[in-house]
Amino acid sequence: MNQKFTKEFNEIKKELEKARNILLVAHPRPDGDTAGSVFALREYLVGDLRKKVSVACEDSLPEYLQVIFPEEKFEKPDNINIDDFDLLVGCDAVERGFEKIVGKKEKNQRVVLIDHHESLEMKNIIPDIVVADPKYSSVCEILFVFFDFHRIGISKKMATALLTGILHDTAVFQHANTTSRVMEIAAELMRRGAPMNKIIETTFKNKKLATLKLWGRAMERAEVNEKTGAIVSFVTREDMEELGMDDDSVGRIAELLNTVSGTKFSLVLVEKDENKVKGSLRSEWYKNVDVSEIARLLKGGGHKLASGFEIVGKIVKDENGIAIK
Ligand SMILES: [Mn+2]
Repeated sequence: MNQKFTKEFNEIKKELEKARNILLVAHPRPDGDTAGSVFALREYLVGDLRKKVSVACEDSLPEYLQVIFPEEKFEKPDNINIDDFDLLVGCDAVERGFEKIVGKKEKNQRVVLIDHHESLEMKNIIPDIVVADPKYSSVCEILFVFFDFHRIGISKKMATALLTGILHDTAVFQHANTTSRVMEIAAELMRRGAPMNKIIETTFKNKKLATLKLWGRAMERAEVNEKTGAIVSFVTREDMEELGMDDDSVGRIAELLNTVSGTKFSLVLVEKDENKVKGSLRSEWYKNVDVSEIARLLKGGGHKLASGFEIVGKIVKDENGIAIK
Protein backbone atom coordinates (compact mmCIF):
# COMPACT_ATOMS: atom_id res chain seq x y z
CA MET A 1 0.00 0.00 0.00
CA ASN A 2 1.07 3.55 -0.73
CA GLN A 3 2.25 5.14 2.47
CA LYS A 4 2.93 8.60 1.19
CA PHE A 5 0.79 10.03 3.97
CA THR A 6 2.34 8.14 6.88
CA LYS A 7 2.88 11.32 8.88
CA GLU A 8 -0.59 12.70 8.14
CA PHE A 9 -2.31 9.37 8.81
CA ASN A 10 -0.65 9.19 12.22
CA GLU A 11 -1.57 12.78 13.02
CA ILE A 12 -5.17 12.31 11.90
CA LYS A 13 -5.60 9.25 14.09
CA LYS A 14 -4.30 11.19 17.08
CA GLU A 15 -6.69 14.05 16.37
CA LEU A 16 -9.65 11.70 16.01
CA GLU A 17 -8.81 9.98 19.28
CA LYS A 18 -8.24 13.24 21.12
CA ALA A 19 -11.37 15.08 19.98
CA ARG A 20 -14.57 15.07 22.03
CA ASN A 21 -17.06 16.36 19.55
CA ILE A 22 -16.41 15.94 15.83
CA LEU A 23 -18.09 17.54 12.83
CA LEU A 24 -17.81 15.82 9.46
CA VAL A 25 -18.63 18.00 6.46
CA ALA A 26 -19.86 16.73 3.09
CA HIS A 27 -19.88 18.93 -0.01
CA PRO A 28 -23.09 20.50 -1.38
CA ARG A 29 -25.12 18.45 -3.91
CA PRO A 30 -23.61 15.39 -2.23
CA ASP A 31 -22.46 12.42 -4.29
CA GLY A 32 -21.50 8.85 -3.41
CA ASP A 33 -17.94 9.76 -2.53
CA THR A 34 -18.56 12.62 -0.11
CA ALA A 35 -21.45 10.72 1.51
CA GLY A 36 -19.58 7.41 1.59
CA SER A 37 -16.54 8.97 3.18
CA VAL A 38 -18.33 10.86 5.95
CA PHE A 39 -20.53 7.85 6.77
CA ALA A 40 -17.58 5.42 6.84
CA LEU A 41 -15.68 7.80 9.10
CA ARG A 42 -18.69 8.29 11.34
CA GLU A 43 -19.11 4.55 11.69
CA TYR A 44 -15.49 4.24 12.85
CA LEU A 45 -15.70 7.23 15.18
CA VAL A 46 -18.97 6.25 16.81
CA GLY A 47 -18.47 2.48 16.73
CA ASP A 48 -14.80 2.09 17.63
CA LEU A 49 -13.91 5.36 19.35
CA ARG A 50 -17.29 6.15 20.97
CA LYS A 51 -17.13 9.77 19.86
CA LYS A 52 -19.91 12.29 19.51
CA VAL A 53 -20.21 12.95 15.77
CA SER A 54 -22.37 15.17 13.58
CA VAL A 55 -22.47 15.11 9.81
CA ALA A 56 -23.33 18.35 8.06
CA CYS A 57 -24.22 19.11 4.46
CA GLU A 58 -25.91 22.05 2.83
CA ASP A 59 -28.20 19.76 0.83
CA SER A 60 -30.03 16.63 1.87
CA LEU A 61 -29.10 13.12 0.85
CA PRO A 62 -30.34 12.38 -2.69
CA GLU A 63 -32.92 9.60 -3.05
CA TYR A 64 -30.57 7.00 -4.51
CA LEU A 65 -28.16 7.46 -1.61
CA GLN A 66 -31.01 7.11 0.89
CA VAL A 67 -31.51 3.60 -0.51
CA ILE A 68 -27.87 2.72 0.17
CA PHE A 69 -27.76 4.54 3.54
CA PRO A 70 -31.28 4.12 4.96
CA GLU A 71 -30.21 5.04 8.49
CA GLU A 72 -28.21 8.12 7.59
CA LYS A 73 -29.14 11.77 7.48
CA PHE A 74 -27.29 15.04 7.07
CA GLU A 75 -27.74 17.84 9.52
CA LYS A 76 -28.49 21.25 8.08
CA PRO A 77 -25.73 23.78 8.81
CA ASP A 78 -28.31 26.15 10.33
CA ASN A 79 -29.15 23.58 12.98
CA ILE A 80 -25.65 23.12 14.29
CA ASN A 81 -23.40 25.33 16.33
CA ILE A 82 -19.87 25.16 14.95
CA ASP A 83 -18.42 26.29 18.29
CA ASP A 84 -19.56 23.00 19.84
CA PHE A 85 -16.96 21.03 17.92
CA ASP A 86 -13.27 20.70 18.63
CA LEU A 87 -12.48 18.85 15.41
CA LEU A 88 -13.80 19.66 11.94
CA VAL A 89 -13.22 17.22 9.08
CA GLY A 90 -13.95 18.00 5.43
CA CYS A 91 -14.27 15.08 2.99
CA ASP A 92 -14.19 15.44 -0.81
CA ALA A 93 -14.36 18.59 -2.96
CA VAL A 94 -13.60 20.57 0.17
CA GLU A 95 -13.36 23.84 -1.75
CA ARG A 96 -17.00 23.57 -2.69
CA GLY A 97 -18.58 24.02 0.67
CA PHE A 98 -16.43 23.47 3.73
CA GLU A 99 -15.74 27.11 4.48
CA LYS A 100 -19.33 28.06 3.81
CA ILE A 101 -20.45 25.76 6.60
CA VAL A 102 -17.56 26.22 8.99
CA GLY A 103 -16.96 29.94 8.51
CA LYS A 104 -13.91 30.54 10.64
CA LYS A 105 -11.71 28.30 12.71
CA GLU A 106 -11.55 29.09 16.41
CA LYS A 107 -8.33 28.78 18.40
CA ASN A 108 -9.36 25.58 20.14
CA GLN A 109 -10.53 23.90 16.94
CA ARG A 110 -8.55 21.60 14.67
CA VAL A 111 -9.26 21.16 10.96
CA VAL A 112 -8.54 18.06 8.87
CA LEU A 113 -9.16 17.99 5.12
CA ILE A 114 -9.22 14.84 3.00
CA ASP A 115 -9.59 15.26 -0.74
CA HIS A 116 -8.56 13.93 -4.12
CA HIS A 117 -8.92 17.14 -6.11
CA GLU A 118 -6.04 19.02 -7.64
CA SER A 119 -6.68 22.40 -6.09
CA LEU A 120 -7.49 22.85 -2.44
CA GLU A 121 -7.32 26.50 -1.59
CA MET A 122 -9.02 27.73 1.53
CA LYS A 123 -9.83 31.41 1.84
CA ASN A 124 -10.18 31.90 5.59
CA ILE A 125 -9.18 28.63 7.18
CA ILE A 126 -5.69 27.27 7.55
CA PRO A 127 -6.14 23.52 7.98
CA ASP A 128 -4.02 21.61 10.49
CA ILE A 129 -3.74 18.41 8.48
CA VAL A 130 -4.32 17.95 4.76
CA VAL A 131 -4.38 14.70 2.83
CA ALA A 132 -5.04 15.54 -0.81
CA ASP A 133 -3.82 13.67 -3.82
CA PRO A 134 -5.44 13.46 -7.27
CA LYS A 135 -3.78 10.07 -7.80
CA TYR A 136 -6.52 8.59 -5.67
CA SER A 137 -9.82 7.74 -7.34
CA SER A 138 -11.87 9.02 -4.43
CA VAL A 139 -11.78 10.10 -0.81
CA CYS A 140 -13.23 6.68 -0.02
CA GLU A 141 -10.10 5.09 -1.47
CA ILE A 142 -7.92 7.34 0.71
CA LEU A 143 -9.97 6.38 3.76
CA PHE A 144 -9.58 2.69 2.98
CA VAL A 145 -5.80 3.19 2.89
CA PHE A 146 -6.03 5.11 6.18
CA PHE A 147 -8.03 2.32 7.88
CA ASP A 148 -5.73 -0.32 6.42
CA PHE A 149 -2.62 1.59 7.52
CA HIS A 150 -3.87 1.67 11.11
CA ARG A 151 -5.27 -1.86 10.94
CA ILE A 152 -8.70 -0.53 11.79
CA GLY A 153 -11.38 -3.16 11.23
CA ILE A 154 -13.73 -2.36 8.35
CA SER A 155 -17.30 -3.42 9.12
CA LYS A 156 -19.88 -4.26 6.48
CA LYS A 157 -21.41 -0.80 6.93
CA MET A 158 -18.06 0.92 6.46
CA ALA A 159 -17.25 -1.30 3.47
CA THR A 160 -20.58 -0.41 1.85
CA ALA A 161 -19.95 3.30 2.34
CA LEU A 162 -16.40 3.11 0.97
CA LEU A 163 -17.36 1.04 -2.06
CA THR A 164 -20.18 3.48 -2.84
CA GLY A 165 -17.63 6.29 -3.12
CA ILE A 166 -15.24 4.27 -5.24
CA LEU A 167 -17.97 3.06 -7.62
CA HIS A 168 -19.35 6.57 -7.91
CA ASP A 169 -16.08 8.34 -8.63
CA THR A 170 -14.78 5.69 -11.05
CA ALA A 171 -18.23 5.34 -12.71
CA VAL A 172 -17.99 1.61 -11.96
CA PHE A 173 -14.31 1.21 -12.87
CA GLN A 174 -14.64 3.03 -16.20
CA HIS A 175 -12.57 6.15 -15.56
CA ALA A 176 -8.81 6.36 -15.86
CA ASN A 177 -8.60 6.70 -12.06
CA THR A 178 -9.31 2.96 -11.84
CA THR A 179 -5.90 1.62 -10.85
CA SER A 180 -5.03 -1.94 -9.89
CA ARG A 181 -5.07 -0.69 -6.29
CA VAL A 182 -8.67 0.43 -6.73
CA MET A 183 -9.63 -3.02 -8.00
CA GLU A 184 -7.89 -4.68 -5.06
CA ILE A 185 -9.60 -2.40 -2.58
CA ALA A 186 -13.00 -3.01 -4.19
CA ALA A 187 -12.46 -6.76 -3.94
CA GLU A 188 -11.52 -6.42 -0.28
CA LEU A 189 -14.62 -4.31 0.40
CA MET A 190 -16.82 -6.93 -1.29
CA ARG A 191 -15.19 -9.57 0.88
CA ARG A 192 -16.23 -7.51 3.87
CA GLY A 193 -19.83 -7.58 2.73
CA ALA A 194 -20.29 -4.46 0.59
CA PRO A 195 -23.16 -5.22 -1.83
CA MET A 196 -21.61 -4.14 -5.12
CA ASN A 197 -24.55 -5.05 -7.33
CA LYS A 198 -27.02 -3.22 -5.15
CA ILE A 199 -24.85 -0.10 -5.09
CA ILE A 200 -24.46 -0.17 -8.89
CA GLU A 201 -28.15 -0.72 -9.41
CA THR A 202 -29.27 2.10 -7.11
CA THR A 203 -26.58 4.51 -8.29
CA PHE A 204 -26.52 3.99 -12.03
CA LYS A 205 -29.64 2.08 -13.09
CA ASN A 206 -32.46 4.02 -11.53
CA LYS A 207 -33.08 6.59 -14.22
CA LYS A 208 -36.36 8.40 -14.65
CA LEU A 209 -37.86 8.54 -18.13
CA ALA A 210 -37.63 12.34 -17.96
CA THR A 211 -33.88 12.08 -17.39
CA LEU A 212 -33.45 10.06 -20.57
CA LYS A 213 -35.64 12.55 -22.44
CA LEU A 214 -33.43 15.37 -21.20
CA TRP A 215 -30.34 13.47 -22.28
CA GLY A 216 -32.06 12.85 -25.63
CA ARG A 217 -32.42 16.58 -26.20
CA ALA A 218 -28.76 17.11 -25.44
CA MET A 219 -27.68 14.24 -27.72
CA GLU A 220 -29.81 15.63 -30.53
CA ARG A 221 -28.05 19.01 -30.28
CA ALA A 222 -24.52 17.68 -30.02
CA GLU A 223 -22.02 19.05 -32.51
CA VAL A 224 -18.44 18.09 -33.16
CA ASN A 225 -15.94 20.84 -33.80
CA GLU A 226 -13.56 19.31 -36.34
CA LYS A 227 -10.82 21.82 -35.53
CA THR A 228 -10.65 21.27 -31.77
CA GLY A 229 -12.09 17.76 -31.56
CA ALA A 230 -14.63 19.02 -29.03
CA ILE A 231 -18.11 17.57 -28.91
CA VAL A 232 -20.42 20.23 -27.54
CA SER A 233 -24.02 20.31 -26.43
CA PHE A 234 -26.30 22.18 -24.05
CA VAL A 235 -29.36 22.05 -21.80
CA THR A 236 -31.51 25.11 -21.20
CA ARG A 237 -33.65 26.17 -18.23
CA GLU A 238 -36.66 25.56 -20.45
CA ASP A 239 -35.65 21.92 -21.02
CA MET A 240 -35.44 21.30 -17.31
CA GLU A 241 -38.67 23.09 -16.51
CA GLU A 242 -40.61 21.27 -19.24
CA LEU A 243 -39.37 17.90 -18.07
CA GLY A 244 -39.47 18.76 -14.38
CA MET A 245 -35.79 18.04 -13.88
CA ASP A 246 -33.01 19.73 -11.94
CA ASP A 247 -29.27 20.22 -12.43
CA ASP A 248 -28.49 16.80 -10.97
CA SER A 249 -29.93 15.01 -13.98
CA VAL A 250 -27.45 16.54 -16.42
CA GLY A 251 -24.45 15.04 -14.69
CA ARG A 252 -23.68 12.23 -17.07
CA ILE A 253 -24.36 13.87 -20.44
CA ALA A 254 -20.76 15.00 -20.81
CA GLU A 255 -19.59 11.47 -20.08
CA LEU A 256 -21.89 9.99 -22.71
CA LEU A 257 -20.83 12.50 -25.37
CA ASN A 258 -17.24 11.71 -24.56
CA THR A 259 -17.76 8.18 -25.89
CA VAL A 260 -18.12 9.45 -29.48
CA SER A 261 -15.09 8.18 -31.36
CA GLY A 262 -12.68 10.68 -32.85
CA THR A 263 -13.48 13.40 -30.32
CA LYS A 264 -10.89 14.87 -27.96
CA PHE A 265 -13.18 16.03 -25.17
CA SER A 266 -16.80 16.84 -24.46
CA LEU A 267 -18.36 20.07 -23.24
CA VAL A 268 -21.90 20.37 -21.94
CA LEU A 269 -23.35 23.79 -21.14
CA VAL A 270 -26.24 24.01 -18.71
CA GLU A 271 -28.22 27.14 -17.88
CA LYS A 272 -28.11 27.27 -14.10
CA ASP A 273 -30.34 30.28 -13.64
CA GLU A 274 -31.36 33.44 -15.45
CA ASN A 275 -27.87 34.55 -16.31
CA LYS A 276 -25.43 31.82 -15.38
CA VAL A 277 -24.12 28.92 -17.44
CA LYS A 278 -22.34 25.92 -16.02
CA GLY A 279 -19.89 24.05 -18.22
CA SER A 280 -18.83 20.43 -17.73
CA LEU A 281 -15.76 19.10 -19.50
CA ARG A 282 -14.80 15.43 -19.84
CA SER A 283 -12.03 13.58 -21.59
CA GLU A 284 -10.32 10.17 -21.47
CA TRP A 285 -6.68 9.41 -20.77
CA TYR A 286 -6.09 8.05 -24.28
CA LYS A 287 -7.27 11.33 -25.82
CA ASN A 288 -4.32 13.20 -24.31
CA VAL A 289 -6.16 16.37 -23.37
CA ASP A 290 -6.05 18.16 -20.02
CA VAL A 291 -9.53 19.68 -19.70
CA SER A 292 -8.66 21.32 -16.37
CA GLU A 293 -6.51 23.77 -18.40
CA ILE A 294 -9.61 24.84 -20.34
CA ALA A 295 -11.60 25.08 -17.10
CA ARG A 296 -8.90 27.19 -15.47
CA LEU A 297 -8.90 29.64 -18.37
CA LEU A 298 -12.56 30.17 -17.50
CA LYS A 299 -11.85 30.47 -13.76
CA GLY A 300 -13.07 26.96 -13.06
CA GLY A 301 -11.21 23.89 -11.95
CA GLY A 302 -11.14 20.15 -11.54
CA HIS A 303 -9.19 17.14 -12.75
CA LYS A 304 -7.33 16.48 -15.97
CA LEU A 305 -10.19 14.37 -17.30
CA ALA A 306 -13.17 15.98 -15.55
CA SER A 307 -13.50 19.70 -14.94
CA GLY A 308 -16.06 22.46 -14.78
CA PHE A 309 -16.59 26.19 -14.78
CA GLU A 310 -19.34 28.78 -14.47
CA ILE A 311 -19.77 31.88 -16.57
CA VAL A 312 -22.26 34.69 -16.77
CA GLY A 313 -24.51 34.66 -19.82
CA LYS A 314 -27.11 32.77 -21.78
CA ILE A 315 -26.79 29.94 -24.25
CA VAL A 316 -27.39 31.00 -27.84
CA LYS A 317 -27.51 28.74 -30.86
CA ASP A 318 -27.41 30.20 -34.35
CA GLU A 319 -25.97 29.36 -37.73
CA ASN A 320 -22.45 29.83 -36.33
CA GLY A 321 -22.97 27.19 -33.67
CA ILE A 322 -23.38 27.14 -29.90
CA ALA A 323 -22.22 30.18 -27.92
CA ILE A 324 -22.70 31.98 -24.61
CA LYS A 325 -23.72 35.60 -24.85
MN1 LIG B 1 -14.82 12.42 -4.90
